[in-house]
Amino acid sequence: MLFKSSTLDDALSDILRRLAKHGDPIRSSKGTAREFTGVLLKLSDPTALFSRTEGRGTLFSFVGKTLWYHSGSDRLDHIEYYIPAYRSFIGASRRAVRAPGAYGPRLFGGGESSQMAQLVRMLEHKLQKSDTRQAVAQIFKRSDLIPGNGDVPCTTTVQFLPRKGKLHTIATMRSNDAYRGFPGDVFAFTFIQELVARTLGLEVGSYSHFVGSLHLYESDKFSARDYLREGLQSPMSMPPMPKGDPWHSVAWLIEAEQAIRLGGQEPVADGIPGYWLDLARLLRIKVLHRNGDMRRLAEEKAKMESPVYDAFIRGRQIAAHRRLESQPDLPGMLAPTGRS
Ligand code: 5HM
Repeated sequence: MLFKSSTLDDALSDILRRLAKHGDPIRSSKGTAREFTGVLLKLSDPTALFSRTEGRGTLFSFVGKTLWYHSGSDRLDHIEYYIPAYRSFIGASRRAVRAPGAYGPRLFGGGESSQMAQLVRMLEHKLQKSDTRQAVAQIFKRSDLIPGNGDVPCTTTVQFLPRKGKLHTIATMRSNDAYRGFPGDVFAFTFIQELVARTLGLEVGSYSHFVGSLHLYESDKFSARDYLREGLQSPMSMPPMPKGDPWHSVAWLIEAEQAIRLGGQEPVADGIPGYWLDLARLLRIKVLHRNGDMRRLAEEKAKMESPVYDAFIRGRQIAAHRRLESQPDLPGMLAPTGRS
């Protein structure tokens, strides 16, 4: 089955609608669902990642999960900060510290010797010589077949195809939850696509997402229906990642993320382009939103270089105001300074 679309949002609407109507019923370990098997989604504009998807307030978790991967960490406390239900979702015990199926150690663990660093070096080596078909990062591994492990990576491989000045990317997933997993997975892999493209000095090409089992859980049926009822909005593209080698900025952002999440000293931002500063600002806004610190949230919003995130931040401001109005005595809530 083929879904072709220019944006993630259009693809998501189409997929959810068709799954709810025509999906085959299955009984999985995580509940009953409707499923299509062997689905290929092709996105011609992999940077058009927002519109209604941001309306669900998922941008923090998209960015947080993507940076969790890039940090090379498998710690549960790190990802639970962005996705509180992560532990129960993978069936880990209350005392568990690590997620055995985490992508971070498999892709980015080991610094210079990580699989992604090796893959980028290989692409740099091959770029001028041939149209390589060998640039594959592997996430699923043989030990994932051992029964009893609840956290089995859903992504098997990510392949990069440099062709005629563009970098095409193919992510292959054995299993993908269309409502809860798919948008964040596309976000994470198109982010990696853009990083690798910038490193090689290539344009971002097409993004293909192949899924063995694409499914919609019965328990999400009504939420998916409400989401579809919101109607189409105009798509928004992520701002383009700045040209040039991005890895110094990525390392800076990973350090900044940790400081923001744990409340430590943030690294000096000298020479870091606005694109990366904005991502750190979003993470600060998450903290300010949680603390109800509306004044500093508005200040941080005013510093944002790209207008792309405006609607999302406004949504968080409104949500915080509503929370404040319904619970005026909530500790940590500061007086709002207006609904910008
Ligand atoms: O039974 P299974 O291991 O496939 O259950 C994992 C569930 O998490 C599935 O619904 C799968 O589609 C979803 N999932 C996802 O959509 C999980 C991961 C984690 O690897 C992911 N996307 N990245």
